[in-house]
Amino acid sequence: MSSLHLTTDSDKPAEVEGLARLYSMTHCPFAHRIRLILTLKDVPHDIVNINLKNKPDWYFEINPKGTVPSYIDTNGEIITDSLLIANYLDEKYPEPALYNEETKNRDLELLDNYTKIAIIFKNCLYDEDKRQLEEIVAEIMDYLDEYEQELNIRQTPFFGGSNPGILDILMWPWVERAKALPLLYKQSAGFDKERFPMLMKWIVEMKEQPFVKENKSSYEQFAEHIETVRSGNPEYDF
Ligand SMILES: N[C@@H](CCC(=O)N[C@@H](CS)C(=O)NCC(=O)O)C(=O)O
Repeated sequence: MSSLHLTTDSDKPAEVEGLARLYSMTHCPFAHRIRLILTLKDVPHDIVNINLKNKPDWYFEINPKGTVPSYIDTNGEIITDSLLIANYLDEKYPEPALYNEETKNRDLELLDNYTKIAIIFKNCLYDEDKRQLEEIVAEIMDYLDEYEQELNIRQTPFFGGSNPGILDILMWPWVERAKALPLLYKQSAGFDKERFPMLMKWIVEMKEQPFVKENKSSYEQFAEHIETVRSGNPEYDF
């Protein structure tokens, strides 16, 4: 079940015996991470979407911070924060594995570094970065250099090897949303694809993955959503 985004007036949908539940928001990249993993690992679940501007009171009993994603397992255990949920799911559903022992530490380091890109992206979306788009994209490209180098060192299609792993999956939602930037700024982003041949191939390979296709998000709708957030009246359901 993927539903309209529930608001202050909405009742909490009854939990379904034997199904885990993901509390999500369609446009949220952190929740998208978990939708990808749930599909990849074929975990029976339903999805309840939350309107983040007008959250139902009962949602704070599930997650006092009021953020998405939140995951509720069939035994009632609640996990919040996308990396913690990813690790929880990987432990409970080991196949396919998200980590390779040899690269685990470096993957986690690169994931941590990726937060810098996610923060720049968020500041652009919410118009909190007053620099020209070219300057912002130049900074993002500088951060991406180490991911290009890493794929060159590993010589595998994915950071996870021959299949996507934790880093591939947790990075992906921002890649899918990147084309929203030129739409919002109404100009080309000036991204230098030739500087990132490995990453460009990686994007092509990722797009071919069935679990990525199944969870594909629309960057156009994402941009539309962001426009409404900027206007002070966020729209979640298009
Ligand atoms: N560190 C968290 C971040 C989650 C997050 O920031 N989610 C945003 C939506 S994309 C949210 O819930 N914002 C609502 C709020 O902060 O009230 C994670 O990895 O899950």
